Amino acid sequence: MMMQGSEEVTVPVYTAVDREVFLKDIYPMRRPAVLRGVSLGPCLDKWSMDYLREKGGDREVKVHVSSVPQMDFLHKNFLYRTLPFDVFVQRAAESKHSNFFISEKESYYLRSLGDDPRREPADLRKQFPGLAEDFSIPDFFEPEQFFSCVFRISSCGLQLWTHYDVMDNLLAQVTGKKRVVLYSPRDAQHLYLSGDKSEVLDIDSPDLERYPEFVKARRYECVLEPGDVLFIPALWFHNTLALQFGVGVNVFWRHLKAESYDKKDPYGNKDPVAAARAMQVLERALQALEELPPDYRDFYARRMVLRIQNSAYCPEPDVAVQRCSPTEDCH
Ligand SMILES: O=C(O)CCC(=O)C(=O)O
Repeated sequence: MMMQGSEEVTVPVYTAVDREVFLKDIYPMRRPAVLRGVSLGPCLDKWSMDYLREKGGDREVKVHVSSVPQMDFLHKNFLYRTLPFDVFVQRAAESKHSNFFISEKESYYLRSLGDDPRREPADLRKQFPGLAEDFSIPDFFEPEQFFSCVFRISSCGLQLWTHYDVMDNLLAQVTGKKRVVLYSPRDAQHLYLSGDKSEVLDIDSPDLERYPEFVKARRYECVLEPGDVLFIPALWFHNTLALQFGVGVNVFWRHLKAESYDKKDPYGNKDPVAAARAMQVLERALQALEELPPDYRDFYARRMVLRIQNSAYCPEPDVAVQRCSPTEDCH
């Protein structure tokens, strides 16, 4: 779906990607890419709804439940509820429920968690060992860089708010189709951020009176088919829309040195320690500006912005934006 006035780019599709091709041709560009034909193991043939229910069993999972399919983290329009995994899968796969929490058409989403969710990142191999046997994690990074491996299971139509994570990410679509829209970290100033999330919830027909800058954000889009893997570099914003009931697995890994990350971050979305420190210092600088009358505050704020731009922005990387349709093979 094209939004009036905004520039749209199709995420390039690469076929026959192995570790060597990924590390040499794709990873250094720090841009999203759809990887087709990556070996993901027998999950692609096996993960029917019945098989998932049987193999996943009745282990309890905490899920998001919402009366509308657009989940909104800023206004929390959803509930967290606990269900046995097999019951959850059944409910996420059906469009009308006989047992429900809010309404018979409610939508479901699972982002699996670690055994101790406040401390431990999710790892499919620990929480769902029977199913994890069917999924091969692509060997595109060193084992010590591994951070987490997360189940992503959505009702048809489920849309997840636009956000960024601080780890590199391979989002593997195992069953069902999913649309993903991405925005570059360089477009952060057009996204109306509240922490790691964009306030612009309806990215297809945004309220441009409220969010006039949003049209300036370049929209990268792809549709993932079963077997596709999307590389989402750290800090790239993403918004997902399940076009069908779908099961995905994503793997986060560290791009920076281990000590750069917040140690108490089971989700992989806390800013690196140096960035968090810089943001705190900025808050203190803003408090200091409050001591000045408005015209002086304005002048020194502009000087600060210039200082930041001149000393911390990097030049635009010299990578041509590839334009091709999702079925076109760019590699
Ligand atoms: O696939 C989804 O539903 C969301 C994926 C996501 O947000 C992620 O991989 O970080």
